[in-house]
Amino acid sequence: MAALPVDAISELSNLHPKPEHIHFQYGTAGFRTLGSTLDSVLFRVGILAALRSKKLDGKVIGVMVTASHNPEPDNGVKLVDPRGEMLENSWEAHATHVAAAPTTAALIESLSHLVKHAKIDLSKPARVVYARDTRPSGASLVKALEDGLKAMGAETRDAGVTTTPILHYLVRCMNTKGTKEEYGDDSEEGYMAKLSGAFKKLVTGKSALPPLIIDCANGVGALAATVLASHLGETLHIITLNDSTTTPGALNNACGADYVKTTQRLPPSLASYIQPGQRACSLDGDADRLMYYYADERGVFHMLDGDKIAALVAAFIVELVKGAGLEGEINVGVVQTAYANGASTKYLSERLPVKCVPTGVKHLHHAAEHYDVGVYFEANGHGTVLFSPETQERLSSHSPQTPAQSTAINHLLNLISLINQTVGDALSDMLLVETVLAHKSYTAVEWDSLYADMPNRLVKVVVKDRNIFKTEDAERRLVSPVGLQGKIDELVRRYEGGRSFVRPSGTEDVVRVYAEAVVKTQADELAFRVAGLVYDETGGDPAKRPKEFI
Ligand code: 16G
Ligand code: MG
Repeated sequence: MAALPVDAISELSNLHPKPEHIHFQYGTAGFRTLGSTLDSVLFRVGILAALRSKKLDGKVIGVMVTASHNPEPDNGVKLVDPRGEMLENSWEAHATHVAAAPTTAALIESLSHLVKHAKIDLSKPARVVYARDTRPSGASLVKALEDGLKAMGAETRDAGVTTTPILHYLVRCMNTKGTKEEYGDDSEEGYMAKLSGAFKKLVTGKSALPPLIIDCANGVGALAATVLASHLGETLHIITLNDSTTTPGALNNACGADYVKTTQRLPPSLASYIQPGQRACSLDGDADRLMYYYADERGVFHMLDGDKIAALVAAFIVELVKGAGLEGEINVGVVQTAYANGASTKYLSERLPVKCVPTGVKHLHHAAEHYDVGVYFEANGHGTVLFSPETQERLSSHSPQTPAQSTAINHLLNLISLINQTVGDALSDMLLVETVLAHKSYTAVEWDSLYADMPNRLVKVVVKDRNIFKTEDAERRLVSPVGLQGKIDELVRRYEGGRSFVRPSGTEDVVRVYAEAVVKTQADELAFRVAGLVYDETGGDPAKRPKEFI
């Protein structure tokens, strides 16, 4: 049995020492923190990726270097499993353990333990594909990653500067090449051709929509959106804004999907371009989240978030399934989190099954796999649609009884090509939305009127130790600290249409409070009152108690 290449690892590990006093943790979004501190982490992730590949018999593993919607000095890295999905849960702990080893000797020990514990056959090949976003720290972090891969003798492919969803796509393509599950050509060109080809077929015969503005967050999405626009040509007129990928500090600054969602505002840079009623959308820094919006005649901003996208898309797919004569045979379901607007949950539940799961893509993705067609979206704009292998098979082999059924089936088959099923993908989701708008002849205003959002408020509370907050029922209820949920319930009862929940953030050292009520001022008040309860309960300094916590 082959052994760990201890000499090569040691030699290269000494070039990438772990900084003292930093605790790295593989969280919901991989490792993510200040880019300047991540060198040792990247080196070790290279080794981990190779080991994960060996563990899976040489299947290609992906590594993406990005910090998504975070500001430019941050960076991060995450591993992608062979079907293009998130890293398996149990390996998150392995990754944290390996990243924590204080010295080269401790690293070797941690790796040896992993090899033994996970029963990794080191004689298997290791194959890894990696990419990065446009952050300035990306290039040197990739060098550290390459050292880790080199130490393990992995076979590698550098996918360069590209979006997170394209990297996920490449992983799936490379692993399915030549099989009956072949996902597409394993190149960025293949991705563009697949998406744009499917889109063109889907909108054939429909009237062209007015131009769409894309806010690219000054990130890697700008590069991909530009290529996509040239593939789409006349079919969709795209105007790309915020595409300054080399201007220092511009990335995600007062633009991008997260800015729009959290501030509930138009990026100021779009103000002079957008016409009343014109739809626009924002990507985040690695182009896996999407927010649509428009400003009305009075200049009032209206957000079309992940919930609105889910409502639009799920209703459309249900209609196509009916049109295909497959109602009752193919079940469409939706997956959301507690952050989904109550009005969206109501709208969707009246039409199809809806499941609520804890925050984080991996939870949504896995729950969506239980449906024949699973539509999942987080309110923040991350989501996709999964078609089970049986459903894909059934659609390809179904014999339609009428021309109308045949058309509906073709649309569904083209949607399967249009949608990036590996992970949420802003550009693919954008084409999906545009497809539905073209089919329904909806303007942004009409889409928005599917349901009216409940007013809501999200508040952060800085606490001494967020780990004491434990939740149940898909994060909708607190079990710890004991007694706090009862107090929240009592408050919520006093507000018409009130709903509120508290959960520890998985990405920041804070506790998040969400509240909804029929009237906006009441939603704000409820959120601040619950935040006050959380603050007091956890022994926050009364002198520093934020004054809005009523
Ligand atoms: C990460 C998650 C996202 C989630 C967010 C919640 C992935 C790839 N991303 O960005 O799904 O909504 O964290 O952040 O899983 P929070 O725990 O800080 O509220
Ligand atoms: Mg992102």
